[in-house]
Amino acid sequence: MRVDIVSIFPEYFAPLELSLIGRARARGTLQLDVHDLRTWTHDVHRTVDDTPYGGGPGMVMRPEPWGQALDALVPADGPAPRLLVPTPTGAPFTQALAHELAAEPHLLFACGRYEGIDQRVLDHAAERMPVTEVSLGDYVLFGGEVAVLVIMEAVTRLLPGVLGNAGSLDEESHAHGLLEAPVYTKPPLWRGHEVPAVLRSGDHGRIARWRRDESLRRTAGRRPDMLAAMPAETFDKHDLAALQGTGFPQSSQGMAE
Ligand code: JF8
Repeated sequence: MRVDIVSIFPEYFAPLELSLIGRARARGTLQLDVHDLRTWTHDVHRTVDDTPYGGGPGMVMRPEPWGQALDALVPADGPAPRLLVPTPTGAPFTQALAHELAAEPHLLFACGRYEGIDQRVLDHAAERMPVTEVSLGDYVLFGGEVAVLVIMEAVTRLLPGVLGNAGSLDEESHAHGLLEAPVYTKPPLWRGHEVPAVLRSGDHGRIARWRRDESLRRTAGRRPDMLAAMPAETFDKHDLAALQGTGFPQSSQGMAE
C-alpha cells in the first residue's frame, strides 16, 4: 500500500518509523511519504492560512497550496488515491472503515490545522478522486495529525503480513459487537488480588461461559449503545441470566413490553 501524508507539521509522523509500522515500511509492505504543505507555498512567509469569509474566530487554510499539493501527489495516469481528511465534522472512523482503507492501493491524507481547510479544496478534489471526511470522536483536537496517526495504526495492522501469528487479528472487542472480557497473566496472586479461579480451572467450557458473561456485563455497563444495537434473539437464557440487573435487553430490542 502507498500512503502520502500532507501536513504543516511533518515531524508529527516520526512515530511511524517505530515498531510494527516501521517494520512494514522497511519491508516495503507500506510505502509512506510525509510532505510539508509549505513546499507548495511561494511567498516569503510560506503562508498557509487566511481570515475566514463571513467573519468569526481563527484562520482557515488557503486553497492554493492544497491544490498544488494534490496536483503533485495525484498521479496524472493510473488510479487516483482515496483522499482522507480528518475533521471533527467527519463521519466516525470505525473498524469497518479501517478494513475498507486497508484494501485501498493508495491513500492520501490531508491534515488541516486552525479552523480547517477551505471547503473548495475538498469539493474540487471530489471531482477527481473519492474523498472521505472522517472524525475520531466527539472531542476537539488542534489538527488532523494525531487522527492520521491513529488511522494509520488501525489500517497498517490489517495489512497482510504486518502482524505475526502471535498477534493474529484480535479484533474481538470491535468485530463481535461485545467488549472483551478482562485478561490476566502470572502470578496467580498479586498484591492480594487473585486471578479468577475459573481461568485456572482448565475447564474450557466454563472459561468460555465466564468470558461471555463478563463481556455482556462489561458491554452493558460501559457501552450500552453496542448492546442496544444487538437483536434480542442474540441473547440465550445464559446471556439473559448474566444480564440480570443491567437493564438489558430493552423493549426496543423486540422484547414484549
Ligand atoms: C481539527 C483541523 C478530529 N475527532 C476530532 N476532533 N478534532 C479533530 C480535528 C481534525 C482536524 C482538524 N482542527 C483543525 C480537529 C478528527 N479527526
